[in-house]
Amino acid sequence: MDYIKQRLIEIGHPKADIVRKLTKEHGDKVIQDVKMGQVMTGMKGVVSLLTCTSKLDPEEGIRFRGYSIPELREKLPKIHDDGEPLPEGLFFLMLLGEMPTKDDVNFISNQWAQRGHGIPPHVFDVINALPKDAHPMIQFNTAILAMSTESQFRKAYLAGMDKKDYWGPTYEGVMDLISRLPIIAAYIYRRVFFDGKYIDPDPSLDWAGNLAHMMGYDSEEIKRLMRLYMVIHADHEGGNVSAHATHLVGSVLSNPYYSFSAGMNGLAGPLHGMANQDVMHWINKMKREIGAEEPSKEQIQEYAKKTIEKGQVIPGYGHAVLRKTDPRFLVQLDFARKYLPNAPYIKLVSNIYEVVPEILLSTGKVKNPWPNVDAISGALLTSYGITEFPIYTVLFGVSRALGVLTQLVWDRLYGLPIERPKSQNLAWFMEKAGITE
Ligand code: HAX
Repeated sequence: MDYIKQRLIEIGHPKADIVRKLTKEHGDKVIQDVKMGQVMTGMKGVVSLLTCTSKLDPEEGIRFRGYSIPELREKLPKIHDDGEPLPEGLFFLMLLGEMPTKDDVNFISNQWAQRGHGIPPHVFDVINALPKDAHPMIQFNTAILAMSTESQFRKAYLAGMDKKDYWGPTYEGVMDLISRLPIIAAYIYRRVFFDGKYIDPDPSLDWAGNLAHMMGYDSEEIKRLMRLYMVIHADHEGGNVSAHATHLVGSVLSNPYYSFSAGMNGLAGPLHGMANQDVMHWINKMKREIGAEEPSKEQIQEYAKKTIEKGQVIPGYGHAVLRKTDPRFLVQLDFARKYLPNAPYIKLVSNIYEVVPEILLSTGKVKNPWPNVDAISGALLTSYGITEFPIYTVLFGVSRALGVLTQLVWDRLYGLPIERPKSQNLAWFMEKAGITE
């Protein structure tokens, strides 16, 4: 058993004892009242999940195991001192709750490089059977399900595995899956947009650097961007749709592939990860309709108002939890100002940032008028020549695997049971409210 699994046992089993104690000895403790409005608006603020990998504060934004994004940029191991943190390190931090050393990061990097070779040929056959114009998220998710043939979980389960050991094959599946996602993502990218001219992984590169390389981008700056991108999109607590869906499906002991696939189906919605490409569609449609390459702030204002009048959302703005500008937006803006100070799309995104929040506020209903992570990520990728918007959500998905799959390992370490909230019909809620039709 490698030292990471050993550490997971040392840390995980005492924590599982605490979870059991909370259930058995404190199970009757009331922790929160739930309001009618919370149920009707998607359970906002209802504490109903146990997640330790990251925590989202409405005002401050995300912290991964207690570390903010600026702190991660400073403290996580990097390849170059002035570069961006390695996602391998964030994975280690989320998994074990400890800041990794360079050796830890190298260990994970090597594990992923080795395990990445294990994609069975049928997975590529399955992708190739899909039309090239099938959305990359369809191809990505189909490939994830096709890789499920490799899962060890079901075999171990049928062989008669002790409940306490569920986390073991889950961890193996998680490590395999994460190692293979960049290869799958790059394969889809090259298949759809570069006539199937594929690029082999470079064993000397890190996980994110290799993704950029296999997509066809070898400049150090793009690799830096990819490392940053993979870090900031990795996790956002447990209640977001991709994390919650992964957790929910995993709660019936579906293997990591089925569980992650469920999360990715959620990420493919326009109110979640698909927003990163919708932002670019919105910007380009605005440019076309206005007939200007660089619309003025006034023109952006008018276009944003029209979008809202038509009953549509402005993609990249708003959030179900955040009530301030997303730090993931700010760190990307910081990166763009450092490396791409004159990029037209970055200027445009900055101008949108200056005018859109006021318009959203003026509706009187939008709870958070500020930009989220998706408001700028596409502009950054586009400015580096990665102009094929449909791949953006796939890239988000590769990163999101780090968080939601770490959560899945912990779900099994904690011994969490099947998730099964209660639903009621409309008459029940009307009675509670004291109203009739
Ligand atoms: N543009 C226009 N209207 C918006 C809006 C936006 N960006 N954000 C919220 N609203 C509207 C809602 O549609 C809702 O309108 P109705 O009452 O008429 O239904 C009202 O404001 C209240 O919504 P809210 O409580 O502020 O927001 P929700 O928690 O319901 O939804 C969303 C949060 C992120 C889904 C929402 O802000 C939105 O649709 N934003 C645009 C899409 C987007 O950027 N999604 C990505 C979010 C980040 C993420 O998960 N990335 O993966």
